[in-house]
Amino acid sequence: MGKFTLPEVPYAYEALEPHIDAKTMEIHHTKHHQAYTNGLNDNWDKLPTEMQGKDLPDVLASISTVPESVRGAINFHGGGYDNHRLFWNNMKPNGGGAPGSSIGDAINKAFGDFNTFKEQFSTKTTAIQGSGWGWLVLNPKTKNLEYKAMPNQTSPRTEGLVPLLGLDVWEHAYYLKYQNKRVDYVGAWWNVVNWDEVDNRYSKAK
Ligand code: MN3
Repeated sequence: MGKFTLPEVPYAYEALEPHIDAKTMEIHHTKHHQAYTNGLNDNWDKLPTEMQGKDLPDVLASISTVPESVRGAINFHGGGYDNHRLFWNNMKPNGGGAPGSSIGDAINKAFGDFNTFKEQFSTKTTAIQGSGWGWLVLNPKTKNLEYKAMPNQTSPRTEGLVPLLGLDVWEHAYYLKYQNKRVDYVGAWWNVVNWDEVDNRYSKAK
């Protein structure tokens, strides 16, 4: 067995119904996230020994130092592994609403108000071409929150950003229920956002 194991989803597959259906959750977790886990294990062994002792987020944050022969695979599978464990935890049953506490204040500061943020996040994430993720991130250089769209499984960490809230818009995340209507999936997803978790990540990172 490799270093990485499939992280658990902290609620039942049906718990996010009707916004995200149980079958999509099950396949997404047991097939897709498992595949990134397997790919990461296969490629982690090819890293220089001292790099294998590092935490995955640190390796992603210094992706340019990963040997070229394995960089693309670590970027893809490592990003996929990390992105999905963040994703399961930044959702919960009966989530949503507008955030309070420090993350709410930071969103207001960066975007004006929550509805403006939500609209920008939704519009830009819906418009991602092909497969990718929409993210709310902390930029450690400016201490401000930003929106960032990332292609495929590339982590915001690879650009020095701290991921706080992620939305997977690969078709595998929504096609069974929403087919081509990504905009409807994005709209429904706001009902399951776990703001306590996002606030927790923000508090640790700022
Ligand atoms: Mn996915």
